[in-house]
Amino acid sequence: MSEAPIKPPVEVKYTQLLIDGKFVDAASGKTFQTLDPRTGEVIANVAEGDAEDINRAVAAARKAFDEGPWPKMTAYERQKVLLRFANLLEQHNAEIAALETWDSGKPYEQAKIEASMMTRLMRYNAGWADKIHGLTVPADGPFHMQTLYEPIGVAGGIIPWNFPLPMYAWKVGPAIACGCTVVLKPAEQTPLTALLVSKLLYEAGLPPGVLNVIPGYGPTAGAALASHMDVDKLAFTGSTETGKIVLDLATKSNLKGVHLELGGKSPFIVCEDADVDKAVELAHLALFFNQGECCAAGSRTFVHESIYDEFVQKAKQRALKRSVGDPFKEGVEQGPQIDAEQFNKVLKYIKSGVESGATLESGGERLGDKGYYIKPTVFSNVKDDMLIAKDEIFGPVQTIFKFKDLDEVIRRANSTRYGLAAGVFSQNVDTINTLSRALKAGTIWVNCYDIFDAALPFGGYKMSGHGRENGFNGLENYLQVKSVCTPLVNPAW
Ligand code: TXE
Repeated sequence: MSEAPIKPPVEVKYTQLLIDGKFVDAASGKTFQTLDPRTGEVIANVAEGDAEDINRAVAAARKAFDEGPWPKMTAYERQKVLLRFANLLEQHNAEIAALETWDSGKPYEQAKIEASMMTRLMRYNAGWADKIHGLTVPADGPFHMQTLYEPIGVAGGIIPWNFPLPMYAWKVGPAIACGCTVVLKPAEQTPLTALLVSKLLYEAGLPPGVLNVIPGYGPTAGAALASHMDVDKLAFTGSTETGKIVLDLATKSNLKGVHLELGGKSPFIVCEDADVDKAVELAHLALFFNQGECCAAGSRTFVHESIYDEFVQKAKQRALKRSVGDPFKEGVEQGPQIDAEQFNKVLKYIKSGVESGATLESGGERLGDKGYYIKPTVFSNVKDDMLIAKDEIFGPVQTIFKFKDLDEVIRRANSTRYGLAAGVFSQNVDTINTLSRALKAGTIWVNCYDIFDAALPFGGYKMSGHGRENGFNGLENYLQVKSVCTPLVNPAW
């Protein structure tokens, strides 16, 4: 039997900036409010970092990298810190999950899974720490040639609010496993769990300054981090618009390397041989998971014309059955949207869908009069040129399209500026092979969706981003390759 969830008010232990291993106020003394999406009420006032605090944090990270023990410690010692951290995450799983649910509105059981995913990601990265090594290279002449993999230096991370714990793990895990030091800016909507887990990381034995956490806003703290001359690498997850800004800031400052994980408009393709009931369920989960606030959401459901009408009716029934409510309540599948801005954005897209002539099958409005709940919404008869077909809605709005044949659906699925993921639902091997190769997306899920693994690279084609996270690709982002060349015999000069 699962233990009863910790319910709000959850104890908020840390609300200050974390610099050089200590919790401190912002230099300006300013704070900002983080809100409960179930009600819009204040959970806590959190220190608001800005450029000056980013300078302090980068200075601490720089010192810890240049002088501190971290990059010079044995990989085995670094690995042990990460493994102890993973154990602490496991012990504090319920507390972390409860704080996350309170701050983000995601269902508690899901938050527990995400906290466990974080544990898994830390152990995965810990496993790599002592297995990163270069090569002995066969040379054309009498030389010993080798490559050394070195940590890149001070890494900046800017993360969003939809998956605060996995996003923390994707940035911090590989960076510190490689021996880098880090300055992390969590999203202003969800700053609390990053502070809580970072305290645990220090309890696990992290030397001061190796990780610094600066809650604050994007255009101030985030921009200062992206444009900092002493940050060697930047990892960003968020919107494509902000991704362009941070890439520009990185380029105009010190040309730091950047990897970006951005928005998506991923197709989920249901072929004519599909079992309709199973396809409806998977397509539903692909879109509605995490309130639809998911970069990889299967947000364009393409259904073969032979099963279209049946699929639409069943998708509507499934949406009507979706349980929406307080994310702390057992069995609730969908909580509130993260904040008023996202809530209004989603409602605006729903209005645009109705106005452009799509058929509203279910939902279409807010639920209740408190907090940011939206009824699960399904549109059928969606046309490719409608705004709801092109933009990332980032909410519980399923749009269903009809297609006739594979060539047509490949062309339409690929005609988007995004390329993060795609889903294929079919029993036919030829169809699966054809679609898996033809779809322009970083991840193809066949007869499954939203399956993430610490070892499986994730990232986007086109305007969904640059680079990959997870797997060894995730660590390579934080490594520099150095080539060393030595004559085999001392030259005569
Ligand atoms: O994202 P932002 P927002 C998409 C989704 C959503 C939209 C807007 O469509 O509706 O983006 O959400 C920091 N310099 N995704 O406004 O702005 C910000 O503080 C440096 C998809 O929340 O991209 C936060 O930490 N940093 C996405 C982070 O960037 C800046 C997840 C993300 O915020 C900054 C979230 C600046 N000028 C939203 N401005 C995904 N890929 O999963 C903001 N930030």
